[in-house]
Amino acid sequence: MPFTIDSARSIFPETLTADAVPATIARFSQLSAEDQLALIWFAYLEMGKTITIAAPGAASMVLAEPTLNQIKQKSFQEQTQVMCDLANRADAPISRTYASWSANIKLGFWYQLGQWMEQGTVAPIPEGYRLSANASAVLQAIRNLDPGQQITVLRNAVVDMGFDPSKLDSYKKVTEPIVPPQQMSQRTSVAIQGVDNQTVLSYMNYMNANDFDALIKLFTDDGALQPPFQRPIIGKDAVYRFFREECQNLKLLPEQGVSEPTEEGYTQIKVTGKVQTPWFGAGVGMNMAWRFLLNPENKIYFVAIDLLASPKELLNLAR
Ligand code: 45D
Repeated sequence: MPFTIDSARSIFPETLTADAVPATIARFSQLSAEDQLALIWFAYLEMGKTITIAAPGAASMVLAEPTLNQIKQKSFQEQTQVMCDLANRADAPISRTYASWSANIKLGFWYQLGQWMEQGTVAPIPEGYRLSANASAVLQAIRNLDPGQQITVLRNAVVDMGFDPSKLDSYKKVTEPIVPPQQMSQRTSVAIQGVDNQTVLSYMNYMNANDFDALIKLFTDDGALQPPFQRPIIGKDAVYRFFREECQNLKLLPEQGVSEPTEEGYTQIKVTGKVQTPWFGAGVGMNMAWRFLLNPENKIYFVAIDLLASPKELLNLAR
């Protein structure tokens, strides 16, 4: 075999990803818990003026509800402690529960807390709270990002909170219920300028239809998928689990691409375009690239999904 997962990761090396996102997260995680909470609060208020977050589905809120009710019953001081524990990744009961949740449940939990903080039923950020100089600089760095990068920073900040799941002996991951795949009559199909590969087109169409059973069949048994700023998820079973846990109701809007044969019958294909998350809908279009490596049977051996550095990168199809 001409490729390993590791060597596949560097196809289309000219692709410029949004390095500002992990750089900002790294600076953010150095701040005190109080500064982190206040900073996200300010960022969230500012972003809320231009983009709106959609309320999470009732079904996923049910899973966070017992914990949210527990928090609601606490004093302001205890509520602040819970939030600081989450930011500090402290070993505390709610931080442990939080660690077992999928990304969307974590986001839904904070969405609800944010609403309650706004209403004053959960401890707000103290009026007149002054960010440290470092925190102010990080907030400024977030302001300078494009909206797709801003929401990615927020998401990563939320996902990183809570007790470290790798330190839990055993736990059952709590994830949203699976939505049924879209009916055939409801489905749409994408067109990609410069790419007519059926596997790539089907990848986009199945993902848009939440048809993960059909989608996973496009992969080789040892295939891998690399989400933005993450290590590859390797093997059909793990990729399938990831689809069901993290990929419901995404909207992939690929625009253009290039396809070229590479070693021993393999094909490499780069596609660029937009992706919308159900949290922000059409309000935020993230500039993305997909870098596919297909085997001679036209199955996906590797695909990397990248958040791009700038809209200009949408036109960069160099290999
Ligand atoms: O701490 O092809 C308060 C894959 C203050 C799959 C707060 C994909 C205190 C394959 C404001 C209350 C998935 C990889 C906090 C494609 C405090 C594939 C609350 C890509 C935290 C295309 C903050 C998908 C709140 C992509 C409520 C790229 C924050 C998906 C909420 C990207 C933030 C999705 C939210 C993104 C962020 C979603 C809702 C970036 C959501 C971001």
